[in-house]
Amino acid sequence: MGQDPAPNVVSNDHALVTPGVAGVLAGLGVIAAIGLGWVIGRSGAGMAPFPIGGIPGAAVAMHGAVAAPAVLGPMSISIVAKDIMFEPKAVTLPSVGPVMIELENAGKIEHDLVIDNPRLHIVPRPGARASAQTLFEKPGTYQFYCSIPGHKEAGMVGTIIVGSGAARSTASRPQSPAPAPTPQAMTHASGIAPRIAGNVPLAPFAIDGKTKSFELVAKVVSWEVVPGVFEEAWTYNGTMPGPMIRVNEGDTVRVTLTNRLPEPTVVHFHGPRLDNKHDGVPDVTQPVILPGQSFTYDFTAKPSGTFMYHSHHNSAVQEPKGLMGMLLIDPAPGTSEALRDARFTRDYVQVMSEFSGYFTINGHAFPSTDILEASLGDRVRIRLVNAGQAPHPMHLHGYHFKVIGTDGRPFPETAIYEKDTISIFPGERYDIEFVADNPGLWVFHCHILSHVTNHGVEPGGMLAVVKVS
Ligand SMILES: [Cu+2]
Repeated sequence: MGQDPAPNVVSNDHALVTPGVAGVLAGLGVIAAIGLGWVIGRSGAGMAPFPIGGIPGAAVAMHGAVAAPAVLGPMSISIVAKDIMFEPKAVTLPSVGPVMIELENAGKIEHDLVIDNPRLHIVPRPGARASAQTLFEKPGTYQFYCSIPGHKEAGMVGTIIVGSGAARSTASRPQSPAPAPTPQAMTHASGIAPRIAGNVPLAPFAIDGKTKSFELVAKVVSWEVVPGVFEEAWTYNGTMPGPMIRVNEGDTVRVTLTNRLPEPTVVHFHGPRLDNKHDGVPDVTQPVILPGQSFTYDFTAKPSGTFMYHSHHNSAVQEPKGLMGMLLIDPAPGTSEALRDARFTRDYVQVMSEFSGYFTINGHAFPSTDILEASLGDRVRIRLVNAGQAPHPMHLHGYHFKVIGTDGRPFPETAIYEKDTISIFPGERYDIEFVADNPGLWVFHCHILSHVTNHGVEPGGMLAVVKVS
């Protein structure tokens, strides 16, 4: 069997609160005040506290005046997912406000519960429960569904009817951007390790002489882009970027892609020399791979260098959702590139892309971006890759770096040049190097400054820290 090292990111039993909700709740100082009778957050905000009647698990009856603000103790809902339905299929809430939704997966297969707006995603394992809180700010009818491919179509949908305007559909409401989840106190230097990393080297599932066989599975997961913020990602093997395929120049590379997406796909290996039939272009070199089907690509790995792979079907949608990854071909022993590569004591890959309104490096926005560590004297290579749709001028503080190659090809010695900012366009790669001779914490970031924000809040986005110690 093939490699599938990173299962769904959020298959835990703990609550997952989506970014918007977390931000709103944190910002409003919401306190789960049910049973206390008073809402402390309201009085803390300079408003007169008012009583709410409610017990855990019961609907909150707002009373008193005027469109009560929608932010007091949470109501709660319990929903059971079975094979293949939700029970109950319809839930009515008396008013707008925060709601704790618990999903029990009583089935034997994967289910989740998704609401698009306000965004909510709950993923209990089979036999387990999970819950998350959301905020219904307006009366209306909200649809929930299971996002496992095929389940919604099979009838795993339901509705939550909120407040008086229950007949109004929410589907046509404009999507408002999620509030910034990043704490204002975050500094430019303090990163937070992401729970799951992309670019993890993929072990071949079979090696036969110089033939290395890999398995990619295209599938939908919930991906933590910054701490606590989960967004739907379309991935290879559950990570964004997908796993790193790393081979030696001259190897025969065999990659089987299995499609577990809700729509067709193909994969294109971007940069290396390929036989035309395995170029991965639908209806030009191959038919699309339908959901549930597989296709095997093979090619001889050449030349050496920094390459990538990505979806080439419905690619304006599929690639930004996460269907991209790295292909590194190490140079054959004895070549000048092999001698050059042997000098590097650190070798990093930074894949820029835009995902779900975030500007990401290796699938994460700051503070979840990588910390690039180096010891004094290290010779550091950074392979810059633009798998996104916008140009990114990447600027390194504290250093000039040498630009030693691009798009998988090395520059001749006489063409190497020095920069502190290099612009990289979609599809391009640049290999840069520097000797870590200036200690400290140096930021490395896109200089289009809206790209170092998370929904407008700085610092965020395409900002990594180079730590030289
Ligand atoms: Cu940028």
